Amino acid sequence: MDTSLARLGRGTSPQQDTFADNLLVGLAKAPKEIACKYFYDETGSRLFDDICALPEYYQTRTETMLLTRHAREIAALMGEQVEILEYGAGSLRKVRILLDALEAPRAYTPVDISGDYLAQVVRDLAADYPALGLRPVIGDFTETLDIPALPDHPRRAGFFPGSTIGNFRPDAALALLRRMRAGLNGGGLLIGVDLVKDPARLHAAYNDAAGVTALFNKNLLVRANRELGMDFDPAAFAHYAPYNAGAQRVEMYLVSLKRQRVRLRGREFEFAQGEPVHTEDSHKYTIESFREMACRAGFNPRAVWTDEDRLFSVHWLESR
Ligand code: AVI
Repeated sequence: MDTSLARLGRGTSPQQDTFADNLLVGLAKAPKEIACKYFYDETGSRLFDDICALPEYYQTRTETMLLTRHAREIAALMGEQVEILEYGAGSLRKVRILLDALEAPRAYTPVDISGDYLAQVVRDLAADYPALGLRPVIGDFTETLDIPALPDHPRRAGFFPGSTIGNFRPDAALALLRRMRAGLNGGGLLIGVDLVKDPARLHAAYNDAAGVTALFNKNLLVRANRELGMDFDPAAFAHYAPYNAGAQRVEMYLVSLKRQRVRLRGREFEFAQGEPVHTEDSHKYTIESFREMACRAGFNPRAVWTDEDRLFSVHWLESR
């Protein structure tokens, strides 16, 4: 089985330059910001896997339970001989639940920005599913990626689990859903969406007792030091992740604990004591508000599954 990685999108090694560019622009803004997609270098991807296993982070185990519980129904909706296209594939753990339930899945096309990690997890998957066509793509799924369709079966099923859609502002989330729809050639999208709930529960999920989310957040600084030769002192920043109930989102920041300066490419950035750097938003939806957005993106919401405590939802959306 050929599992060679296709690289789509900008250039051959886009990550390093764009991280530097993002910092040069984001640290010059008021308030300062760093884009959350830079969390996921090798260490960040490992820390995110650790977050998913935390007792406070209900999202992963609830979604996994929903996919397992409804796998046969989902498989019937996706149909036979389907190509699954997964956006930001990560560890490839959840897709195995679908692959095990599907009737002769034809191909699996995971798209991920981290090529090394993707190569490794695709090798493991190929060993377990020898008959599956694997078409890994290194790329940024937030960009328009022209992934060639299978000639005899152009319709695909999109798979976007984990509530990653929540990390986009609602206008960007809508635009992303529209782009995804355009790339599915008339097929549907299976998407996990975290729900609005008790703020205390949300607060705990992003402020875990073991401090893993804090390490994940500060890894942005560690990464900037390692990859770009910056001189951040991670101990001089605090992880801060409050739930903004009005905007229905968890906001994540690194707060400077003292007055300090860092340098990048000959530019100097000053941080005041108590100054925040915004690093992530994690928007929460109600089932209704998400379905409404899906409709505006050109989908027909067909099925939705949720758990008894209504913590998390999985939606099957069909292209209109
Ligand atoms: C990937 N994404 C859906 C996670 C979230 O919950 O927004 C990222 C994360 N940030 C802190 N903990 C987890």
